[in-house]
Amino acid sequence: MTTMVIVFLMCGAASVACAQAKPAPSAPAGAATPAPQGVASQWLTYDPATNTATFKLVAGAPGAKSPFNFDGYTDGGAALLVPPKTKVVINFVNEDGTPHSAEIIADKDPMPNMAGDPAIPAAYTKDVTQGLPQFGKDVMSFTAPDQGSYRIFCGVPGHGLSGMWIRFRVDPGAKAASFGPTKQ
Ligand SMILES: [Cu+2]
Repeated sequence: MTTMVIVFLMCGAASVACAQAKPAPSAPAGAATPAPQGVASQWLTYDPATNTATFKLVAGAPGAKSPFNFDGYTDGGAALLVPPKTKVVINFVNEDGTPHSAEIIADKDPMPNMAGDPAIPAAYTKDVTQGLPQFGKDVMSFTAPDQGSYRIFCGVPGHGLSGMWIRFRVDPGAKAASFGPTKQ
């Protein structure tokens, strides 16, 4: 209650700041979700017992604004987040008619034009520069480092620069892997 009183007092002076100071609405009673024991979605499964994240990475997923997408996202519009030392298994498939690949690179600009050395050992598909043909598949398996921000980008020349990349983060505070959009 003390906090509420202070908020009200501050509100009189600066209503704009107040709007941001208001606590978020609490969830309805009974809506609280238990702590996740694991994660399972269309794209990602996470097993906390083995700290293993299995991620489906679709190049050229249908229905996106551009065929140069991963799982429907472009330009860093989604992020795969994992705890430290996660065993990451990325099942890559190209559903587009244009050849595509995937590689984990550093999260920094300028975006390279094409694939080079991966930022994490073994974190790249075969044919990383020429791309895999339509319905081509490969599996990237690697162990995440302790922390860091990376990008998953297509290594075919020009594709990353055209927006074909999403984010990959290793978060020391994460208790489970997650995947979702990065923009509101
Ligand atoms: Cu591509």
